[in-house]
Amino acid sequence: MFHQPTEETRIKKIIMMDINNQIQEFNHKNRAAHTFRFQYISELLSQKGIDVQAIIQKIIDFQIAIPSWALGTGGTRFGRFPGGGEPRSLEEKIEDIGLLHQLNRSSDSISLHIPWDIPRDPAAVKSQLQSQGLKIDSVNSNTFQDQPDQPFSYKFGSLCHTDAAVRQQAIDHNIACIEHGKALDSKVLTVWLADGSNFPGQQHFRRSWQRTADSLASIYQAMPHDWTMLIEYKPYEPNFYSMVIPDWGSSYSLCQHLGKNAQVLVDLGHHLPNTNIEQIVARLMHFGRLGGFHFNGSMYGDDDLTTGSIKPYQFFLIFNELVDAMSDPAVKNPPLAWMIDASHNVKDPLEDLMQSVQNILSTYAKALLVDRVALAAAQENNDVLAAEELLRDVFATDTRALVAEASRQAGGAMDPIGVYRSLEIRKQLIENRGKKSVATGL
Ligand code: LRH
Ligand code: MN
Repeated sequence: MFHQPTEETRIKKIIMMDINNQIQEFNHKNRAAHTFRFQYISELLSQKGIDVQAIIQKIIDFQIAIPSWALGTGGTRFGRFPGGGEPRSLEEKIEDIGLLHQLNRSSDSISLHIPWDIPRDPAAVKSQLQSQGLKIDSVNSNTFQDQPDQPFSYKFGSLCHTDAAVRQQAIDHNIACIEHGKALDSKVLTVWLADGSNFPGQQHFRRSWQRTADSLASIYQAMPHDWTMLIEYKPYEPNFYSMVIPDWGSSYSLCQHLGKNAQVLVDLGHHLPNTNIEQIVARLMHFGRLGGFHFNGSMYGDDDLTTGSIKPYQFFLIFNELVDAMSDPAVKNPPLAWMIDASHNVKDPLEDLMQSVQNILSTYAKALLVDRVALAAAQENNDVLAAEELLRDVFATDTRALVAEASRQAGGAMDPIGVYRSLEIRKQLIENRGKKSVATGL
């Protein structure tokens, strides 16, 4: 049994994230219920000739990057409702993500946003990352806000701006982001531009595209040859008449223009209502230009809600296209960047992120269960109902015990949120950081 540490060290120990004993104790207490559920799904799948351990290994290998800008309560257009204990620095953000990774063993990397999370002491950040089994996946540039000491404003855009001096300022910022990334062994620059217009006539569509393409080319040339540029599209907000990069086609055309190290980033919330996102995903995989995802859930717009919380069947269909393409040797698409991009208002940010990771892994697991030979046969024979029912049957399969088992085998918690709550970690974070601590970001 554990010795009783002093109050201060107990809080620090929890926050310095060594909760392995509590996780193993919690798994042990819930072993019987898990064994029953896991044996049931294993039996069901083995009868279909599915190698269950191979599925579990794929789930274990599926690591999701956590956004450094989504560890606080971002707020709505109208208000912000902080829950307390928010990380006050990059170091505390890394502590929080380290905690997530200890709990679910599926969150081994961080997406950084510059300048919200400039690594002041890269060496210290690197050793902290190492000590917590984490790494930096991508650095995100930000030319959608004016910084206090900035010479030129991005009010009328950044890389597309009519004034070359403003474009150069934005290019320099992106190159500075690459330098921050290099200091932390990242190899990915993510570019999302708020550039666009609010009124007809305000912006020349062809000139603004060309200026953006030329500006991105300057950044692309500054990127080390083993880096990737992810170009994220968005149909509207903050501009509401046009965005310079509103859709996958615009991002794809820029990637074609730049070179093989430029890929399209699909943020699930960046689509007009009723967009067939799974078809876009299949198309980009077919072209070998899908770079990765910003996972989140949305009902209407860029709502940045918990992943899979609003349209779970569409989310499954997206993963079905991904697994279909990833298991087709004819598809030459580079490894994908799996990242969450969300903001939190009414849920504990860490619980919301753990819930997103659970939903992503259980949906990925479903897509791994699809009998692709039978599906192809039904599709080639135009047996519509058989094809549809094959997918619906898999979608109706409860894969949560597979995700719990994968976490257990990887040394994590079978029920990460259960452990987080039973240890009252948010209460500990509030005691240590205060009720009013505010995180940078969304
Ligand atoms: C834009 C976006 C982009 C980030 C920002 C935090 O809506 O999805 O990925 O830079 O959110
Ligand atoms: Mn995004």
